[in-house]
Amino acid sequence: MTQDLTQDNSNDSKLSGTPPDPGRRKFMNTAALVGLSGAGLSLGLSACNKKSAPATGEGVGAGAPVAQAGGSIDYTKYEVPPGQLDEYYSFSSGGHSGECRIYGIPSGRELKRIPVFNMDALVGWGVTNESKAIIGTKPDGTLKYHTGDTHHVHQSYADGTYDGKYMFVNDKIHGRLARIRMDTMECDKIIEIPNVQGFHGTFTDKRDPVDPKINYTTRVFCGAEFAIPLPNDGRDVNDPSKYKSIFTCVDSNTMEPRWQVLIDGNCDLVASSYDGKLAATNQYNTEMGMHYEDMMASEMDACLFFNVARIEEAVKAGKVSHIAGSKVPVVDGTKAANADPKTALTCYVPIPKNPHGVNTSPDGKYYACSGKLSPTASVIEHALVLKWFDGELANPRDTVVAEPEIGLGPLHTGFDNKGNAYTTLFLDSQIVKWNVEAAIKSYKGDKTAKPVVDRIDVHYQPGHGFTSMGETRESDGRYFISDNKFSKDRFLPVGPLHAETAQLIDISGNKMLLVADHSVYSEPHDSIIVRRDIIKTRQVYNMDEFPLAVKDPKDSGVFRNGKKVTVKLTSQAPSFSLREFKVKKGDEVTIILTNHDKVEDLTHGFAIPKYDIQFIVNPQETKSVTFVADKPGVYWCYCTNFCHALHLEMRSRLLVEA
Ligand code: K7E
Ligand code: CUA
Ligand code: CA
Repeated sequence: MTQDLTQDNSNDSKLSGTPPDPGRRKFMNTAALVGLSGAGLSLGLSACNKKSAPATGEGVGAGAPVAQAGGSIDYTKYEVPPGQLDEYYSFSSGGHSGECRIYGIPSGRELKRIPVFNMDALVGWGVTNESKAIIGTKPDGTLKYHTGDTHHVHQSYADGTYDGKYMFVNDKIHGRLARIRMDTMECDKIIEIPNVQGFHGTFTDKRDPVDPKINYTTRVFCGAEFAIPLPNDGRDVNDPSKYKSIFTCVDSNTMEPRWQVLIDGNCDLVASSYDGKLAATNQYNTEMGMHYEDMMASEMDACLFFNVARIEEAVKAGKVSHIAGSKVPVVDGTKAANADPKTALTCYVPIPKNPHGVNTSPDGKYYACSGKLSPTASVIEHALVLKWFDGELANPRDTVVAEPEIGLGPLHTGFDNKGNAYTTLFLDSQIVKWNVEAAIKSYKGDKTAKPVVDRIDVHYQPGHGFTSMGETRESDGRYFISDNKFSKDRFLPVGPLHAETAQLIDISGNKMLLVADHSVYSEPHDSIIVRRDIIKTRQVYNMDEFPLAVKDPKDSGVFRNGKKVTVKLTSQAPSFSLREFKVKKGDEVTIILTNHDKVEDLTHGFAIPKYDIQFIVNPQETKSVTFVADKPGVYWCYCTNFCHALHLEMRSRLLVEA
């Protein structure tokens, strides 16, 4: 590599908006070095075999000053004045917070947090009976899991672009997939995928591989990163040769797994094709190492392609097995079972080294798969993978049409609408812009072709990067967001856990321009940037959607059935329909609350002191909670969501008689 990791660069003070801090570039490079030695990556980094492709234009090239037009950027262009609305939504995962978030772009305003796999005191997610049923409970009614780790959010498609219906997000910890309705922006379904661990990459399909009428999402692909013994019941814990990984297809409507594929190696990220024919996952541990040193043993890993139509034919034909009593049919996608391309369900394309990230270009022609420990991105041509499956291409590696050297620690790639790719460089703390067709020409031997177009420093160590509408046919080349893993000195210090930086980069011109730093709470991984006209939300629920709704305040009251007591009440600012309600010590009490307010934004809350209960009801919504009244006394239930001048007076008394 041309990059000198120890090089100081004192030109950073030219960066507009950056305090004159000559040490900043050094700071970044020190961090990169620490990252290298700390993670033992220096052992694993691939050597650079090819001549580095020089970047065009002044000031570009790894370690060089970033040619941001210092001082000339009109930052007001990217501001959203009071009362004005953003042009885009950004939907983001929340990492080990277990939630999802919604931001406005370009302002970076945080608009909403959507609880998914976490508990959320504000809305009562994990408190109400309805949310517990979605999250999943043990036989005793308590939550099965309290933790989650969301990494990737992807929405449902129609005609190659978002249809505004659903968003899907994974839980890496417990192997769960969640669905979020885009009209209410609330989670409506969570499933646990059988026989997987480390469910990491996920992607919706964009159309059916066979039926042209189904030009919308019906499947969600899910990759498992961690190999486990199958079945994982304790019998083979000491025999890593028995560990396997599984790729799963879930029906986006029923949210039931349709089929699974047993594979060699592991899954990491997942991508889907625009014609519905292929799903892809990058594999960094083809070695099937149990320790991280072993996972870097090989110079090549792979990008694995799944032939969706053939897999579904095999499932139909009953060429399946079942694992550990699971009903989900499993087909064999291992290399040995798929030696003949003409019948193969899977195609393993060799990629250097420990790749991370696979992304489909908006024209549907290419996949970019980054090397991570190799300074390259590999470009795989979709049509050539199909050709391999037709038996017309001898070697899976022949599907690779470019492999530009782009920088150190390449991870995720976003695309614009002009044939350019933008890849995050974790170790270089940069975004590199490279041209796909130039990379292809260069790979073919054209010495005049210069794949790398531009570079820009980001602060610091980017993970995912993504472009506005970039994962659709409507990619518009306006914005790129770099979700960085470290913010260090970019924001006011707030103790040991720093905010993270989401940096907004204008990609509409030839040069990338850093136009805003947004602080984000740990830890967004992946996001999508969606045009606002695609999203249509509701402001008020329909009372009929809730089977338990208390439709008339006159239906309020305390209804006893042995030791089970149901309390029905309604809310309408500024009062609850019951001023007090009486139960006996030891009763199992279910409170059903329907909000009768119809006014947009008029939400009420309901909290019971000492019983650890708090939840909200949005306009026309019904929620319920169940608890055992084990503490005699008086408990003032009160509205927690400020709703009215008499919000403080909005109370009711729970009387628990000894
Ligand atoms: Cu690179 Cu989970 Cu998409 Cu994080 S993964 S960055
Ligand atoms: Cu109702 Cu506050
Ligand atoms: Ca490897």
